[in-house]
Amino acid sequence: MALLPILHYPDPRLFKKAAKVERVDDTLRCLVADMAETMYAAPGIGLAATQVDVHRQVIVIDVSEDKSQLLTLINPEILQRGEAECISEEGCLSVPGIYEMVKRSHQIRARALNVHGESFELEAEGLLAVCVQHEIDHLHGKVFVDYLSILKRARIKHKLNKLAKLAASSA
Ligand code: GNR
Ligand code: NI
Repeated sequence: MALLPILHYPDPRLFKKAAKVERVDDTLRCLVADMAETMYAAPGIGLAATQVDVHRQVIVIDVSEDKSQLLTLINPEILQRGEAECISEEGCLSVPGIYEMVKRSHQIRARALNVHGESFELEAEGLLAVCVQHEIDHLHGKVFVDYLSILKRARIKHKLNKLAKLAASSA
C-alpha cells in the first residue's frame, strides 16, 4: 500500500476526463487500496482517481462515522437524479482550506462496478449523494469551485497559486 500525492487546483491535470476501466484486475485493486489509504490519511470522505493523477474512472467513498464502510465505484454512472435539490457546504482535498456552498440533487441513483467487477446499483441521499456527485464530477474534469461565481473562483485560484509558490520556495 502507498499514500498517493494529491493534485491541487488549478493544476490542469484536474481538468482531464477519466477513461473507462476496461478490466477490474489486481493492478486496479491495488490502485483502489492506495486510494482508500490516501483518502483515510488525508482525511477525506471521498477521492477520485483524477485527484491522484490517474485518469481512469475509479472512486472511493466512506461517509461513515467510524470509517468502516468503504465504497468503491468503478465506471460510475448516475441513472437518475431526484427532483429535490440541497445546498450544502463542500470542501475538496484538491482545494485545501476552501469551503463553499454548492447546490446538488438531494437524492440520486447510480450504477457502477465493484472491486470484483460486478455491476451494482446505489441509491443515495444527503451527504452520500453529494459525495458521489462531487467525485463523479472529478472524473469529468470538474471541481466544485466550477459551480461558484467567476469572482470567487478567481480569488480561490489566486490564493492557491500563492500557496503553491510558497510551498515550492520552502521545499
Ligand atoms: O473530504 C471531502 N469532504 C467533502 C465534504 C463535502 C462535500 C464533498 C466532500 S468530498 C471531500 C474529499 C474530496 O475532495 N473528494 O473529491
Ligand atoms: Ni474533491
